[in-house]
Amino acid sequence: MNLAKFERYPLTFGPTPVEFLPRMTDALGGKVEIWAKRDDCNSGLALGGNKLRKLEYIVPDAIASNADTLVSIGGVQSNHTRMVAAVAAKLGMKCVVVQESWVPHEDAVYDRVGNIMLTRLMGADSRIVEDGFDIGIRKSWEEAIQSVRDAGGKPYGIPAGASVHKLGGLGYVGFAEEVRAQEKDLGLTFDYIIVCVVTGSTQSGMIVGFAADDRADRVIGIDASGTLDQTRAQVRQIVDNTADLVELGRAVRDGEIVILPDYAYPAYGVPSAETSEAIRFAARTEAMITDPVYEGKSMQGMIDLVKKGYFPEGARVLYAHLGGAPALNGYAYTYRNG
Ligand code: 5PA
Repeated sequence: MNLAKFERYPLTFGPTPVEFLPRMTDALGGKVEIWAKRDDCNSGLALGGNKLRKLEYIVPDAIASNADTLVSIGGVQSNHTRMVAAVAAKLGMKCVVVQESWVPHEDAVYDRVGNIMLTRLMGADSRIVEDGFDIGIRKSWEEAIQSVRDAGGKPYGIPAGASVHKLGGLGYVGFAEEVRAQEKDLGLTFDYIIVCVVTGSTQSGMIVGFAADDRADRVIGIDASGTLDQTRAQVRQIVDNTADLVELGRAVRDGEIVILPDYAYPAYGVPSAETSEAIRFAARTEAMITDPVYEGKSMQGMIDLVKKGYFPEGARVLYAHLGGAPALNGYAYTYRNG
């Protein structure tokens, strides 16, 4: 496997911390060790998160294209569009982000706080549109790219979650390499990795990265999209493309792609009672803040899997914390009492 041949533009502090979570481990019965890898604390850019690992491999291509404007897309409380806005500000580029109405959620301040507020603060042109949830290539995004051209600018398009971008899977191949190095330093190995999946390139990169030491099927994707077939198909496509790029040297089998659909209910962006319990649980045992759209659902999934005995006794589970806490502000009413 060869990741090093790709140019990387550093946007993060470096390897993210891996930490043991003793109170969470105890509270879940003590038979399975719970650890976290803190990609939520990976950068000084606008509160960081998983998108920066992906964007580190995309920025060199954007710079080489002589673009002056990054154009991307997400929901109103998208973390991804916040990170694209951050990168544009850091590079001195302009930024247009389309914010679709992905979430059927009504909170008086939903479109004014959290991610979208930070996006606006960093100078991005944030355009709210009515279209509903869809992880694919969107007409509104293509129109935004065209609008930059029409105004005489040079756009560089980054799709939702940077996922179907040709280089979008590389960042999380790097995550797997980083975990292997950290395992060596710590003198242990992780038996399972838990990761939230929606647009797919985070888990896809991990699958390819961990396929190199034959444990891709230990990457347990927790779907938060609620559109499993589309997410799974997108993961398949990104895995194949990324495996090719880094010369994995073999095809990834379908059985090595594990995505559990059981925690995305009732809908993308809408927390169930169990999601909210998981958010409180992580906050009250480890002061680890998770959000109702993504990490709260993967946290809920991990808790449920531990309780169900999915992991054998003595297993070491690594929860990949991908960020996303700013969206909590859009749910101020839901969590008004904690
Ligand atoms: C997101 C995505 P993937 O989209 O790579 O599968 O990652 C899922 C994910 N955790 C997990 C957090 C905190 C995320 O932000 N967010 C999207 C966004 O627009 O913010 C791409 C959907």
